[in-house]
Amino acid sequence: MKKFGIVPLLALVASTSSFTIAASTTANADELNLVCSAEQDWCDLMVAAFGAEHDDIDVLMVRKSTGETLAQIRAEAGNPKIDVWWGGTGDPHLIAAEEGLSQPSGVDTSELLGWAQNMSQISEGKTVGIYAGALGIAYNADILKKLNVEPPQCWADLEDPRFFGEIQVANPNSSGTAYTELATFVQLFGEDQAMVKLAAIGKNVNSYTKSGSAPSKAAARGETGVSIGFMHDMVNLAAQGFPLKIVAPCEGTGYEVGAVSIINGAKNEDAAKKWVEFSLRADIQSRGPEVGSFQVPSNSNAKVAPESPDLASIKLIDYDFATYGSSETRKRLLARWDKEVGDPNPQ
Ligand code: S7P
Repeated sequence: MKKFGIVPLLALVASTSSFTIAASTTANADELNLVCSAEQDWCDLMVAAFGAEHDDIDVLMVRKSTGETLAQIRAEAGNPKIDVWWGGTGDPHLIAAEEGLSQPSGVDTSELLGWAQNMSQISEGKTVGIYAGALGIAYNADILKKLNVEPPQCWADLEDPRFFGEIQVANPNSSGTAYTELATFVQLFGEDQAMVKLAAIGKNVNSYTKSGSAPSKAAARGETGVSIGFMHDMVNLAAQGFPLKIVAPCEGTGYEVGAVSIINGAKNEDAAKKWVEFSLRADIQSRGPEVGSFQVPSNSNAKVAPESPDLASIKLIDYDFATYGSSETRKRLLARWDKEVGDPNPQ
C-alpha cells in the first residue's frame, strides 16, 4: 500500500434507511442497486439527475451509514446485492478494497485532485475520491450561554466537566464520521492517549448516535450543547439559521476523503461504471450545494461553494489513509474503543 502526504495536495487547491427508486419508463430497463452514504437530500438529487440522463436504468437506492454499509458488503461477499457504493468516508471504502469486496472501476481520474487520486492509488483503482471535508466541533451558542459555559476551542476542552451531558457524537462502529474522529485522535495523540482522551470526553457524552451527521442536527435543534462531526454539515445547519458555531480544534484535526466504489461481483457492472463516471463529473459534483452539501469536490473543474470550509486555512493533520483505511487497524481501534471508551446504551 502506498502512502503519500495529502496535506500539501489539499493546500493546492438517523440513519434509518429510506429507499428511493428512480423508475424508468423503458421496458427491459437495466437496474442499479446503490447504497448512498451521503446526506439523504444529496442521495436523492444524484439519483434523480442520473435517472434524467439514463432512462434505461432503474436506480434502487438506500441510504446507510458508512460502517453499516461495510458490514452489509462483508455479509454479502460472493453474492452482492449492492452494485455501487457512493459517498461516505473513505477509510471503509479502502477497507472494502483491501478485503477484495470492491473491484477496479477503470474510470479516468485525470481531472481529479491529488487527494482523490490518492484513494485510487492506495486501492489499486477500487475506490476513488469524490469529496473532502474536515472534522470539527460545533456548539449551540444559545444553550452554552444559558448554561453559562465557555465554548470549546480545543479537543481537550471537551474533557472538561463543564460539558457534562452536553456532548453528542456518533459511534465509530456504525459511523464513518466517528471512525474519522477516532483515527484523528490516534494520529494527534498516539493510540493509548487517544483512548484515555476519548474515554474522558465520553463521560460528557449524552448519546452515541448511529449516523455521523445526527449530533450536529441535535445541537442545531438545541437538544445537545456540543457536537462532533464534519464542518460542512455544520455549515449547512448554520446557513439555515440555527445558532450553531463551528470550531476548528486548536490541536489540529483530521479530514475525510469521501469515496465511490463498485462492489466486487456487481450484477449490474456496466450501470455501476456509468454511475462512477457520472459522479466524478465536474457539473455533477458542482450540484451538492443545491441541497446543502458543502464538501470540497474532487473534480478540479467543479465549482467550490463559497460556504465550503477552506481546507487550506484549517490546521489539518497529514491523515494516513493507507494505515487507517486498513482492516487490521480499524478492527484493533474499534475493539479498543468498545473496551476503553464504549457506548453504555448501544442502539
Ligand atoms: O454527507 C454528509 C457526510 O458528512 O456524511 C458522510 C458520512 O460518513 C456518512 O455518515 P456516517 O458518519 O453516518 O457514516 C460523509 O462522508 C459526508 O461528508
